[in-house]
Amino acid sequence: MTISTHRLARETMAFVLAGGRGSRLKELTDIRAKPAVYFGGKTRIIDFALSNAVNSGIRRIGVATQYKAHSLIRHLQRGWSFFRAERNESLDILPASQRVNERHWYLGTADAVTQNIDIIEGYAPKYILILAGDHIYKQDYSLLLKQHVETGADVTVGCIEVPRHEASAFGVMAVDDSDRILEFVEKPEDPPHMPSDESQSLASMGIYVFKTDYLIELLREDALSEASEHDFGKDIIPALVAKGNAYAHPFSRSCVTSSLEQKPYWRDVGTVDAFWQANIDLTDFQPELDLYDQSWPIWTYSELTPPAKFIHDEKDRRGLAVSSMVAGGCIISGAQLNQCLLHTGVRANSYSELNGVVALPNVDIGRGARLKNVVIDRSVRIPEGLVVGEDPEKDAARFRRTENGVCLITQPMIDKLDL
Ligand code: ADQ
Ligand code: ADP
Repeated sequence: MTISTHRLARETMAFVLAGGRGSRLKELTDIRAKPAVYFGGKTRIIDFALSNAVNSGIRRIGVATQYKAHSLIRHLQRGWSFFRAERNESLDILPASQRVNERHWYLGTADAVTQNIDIIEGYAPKYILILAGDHIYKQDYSLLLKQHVETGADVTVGCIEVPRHEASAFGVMAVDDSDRILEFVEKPEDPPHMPSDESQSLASMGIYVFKTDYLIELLREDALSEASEHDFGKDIIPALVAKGNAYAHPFSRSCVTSSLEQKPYWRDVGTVDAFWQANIDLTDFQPELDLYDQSWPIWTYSELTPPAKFIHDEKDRRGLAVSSMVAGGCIISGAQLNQCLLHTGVRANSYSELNGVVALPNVDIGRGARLKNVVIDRSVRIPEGLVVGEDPEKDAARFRRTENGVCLITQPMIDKLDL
């Protein structure tokens, strides 16, 4: 008998964990959770996991929110409200709301699911796909579900090879030839390496598939354990690996690329450097992440705006952008842009020069500003003549300057400037 991936997807509920802060993004997550952070010109980080679910054929989704959830919830309400109960579709926003008892919010990631068991049972999906709402990638989850059913695993964990020196940030595993997980360590100081390559480790993507009944049984047991932190990576997955029936699913088997030459693309844009780089990479001649592939669209809420406009200013200075992405509603007036990514509604005024600028929506760049390698938070007003990216010490004193020399600029930082 062949297994229909279409059917599996329709029997699955995706449970998206979107409650974490993402503190390494610094001030970018002061007012919003990481999944709500804008990425790529039109979308937010969570749109990737949600779009993957929908494009894979999954029509039941729950999103667990906790930290600074307002921006995220508003985005979901505006952009993700097309699910129809009469077609057996649903998208539930599940804020930590002390539903199980009044003592605590969501403790760990597993507890975020435990506290919603009654909602999951109400929909009675056969499978649960746990996703993190904070990675940028395109993946066909139906292939992951198929592997899970074919192997009869207790859990199937999505995994990807990462450089070993970065692996301490992840759950790291060792697998045998049949992809059975032999060992799993959460955020190890000294990560095990791949048998074939000492410089690489096999990391968990924080993606897990379970049969629903089995997961609920595990979660009820875990809820009673005083020693547990009620977290998938720390508690649930290591315990299942010890039982011997946990399998890994390599990302390369189900990643979605638009050509055979394209490499699998997965990024945890969890630091200001990684966030800046992944956005700027999109301006490359042939970026590794293809946002133009209409067969795997990334859905989002998008404001209605007029097209981006490029104009000569009153002194006939040309407004132009080279190797850049400029969203709707932007006006580039006598400003010159190179390798920039501007979200909706950004204004760049005369004599400004922008290089490697990632600007979130509605940023206003004053006349004559010279900015190099910066991330500018939403609605920031860059004062006339501000120069960033030429004097590291001065930049570090005024803005959030990273190891790689990228500056994050927020409005409170601008308000403190002595101009
Ligand atoms: P971490 O990246 O440290 O490790 P974690 O902080 O557990 O991830 O967050 C995972 C997801 O859950 C994020 O999307 C976050 O927003 C959300 N989240 C965190 N706490 C939550 C809570 N209390 N309620 C609801 N949502 C919450 C995990 C795994 C590793 C794996 C990496 C891959 O533990 O094994 O390698 O993800 O990034
Ligand atoms: P959006 O408003 O489109 O959701 P953001 O992701 O920039 O865009 O989110 C801004 C978030 O900050 C909103 O949730 C808003 O309610 C919140 N916010 C705005 N002003 C303040 C403030 N002074 N203090 C705390 N939160 C704020």
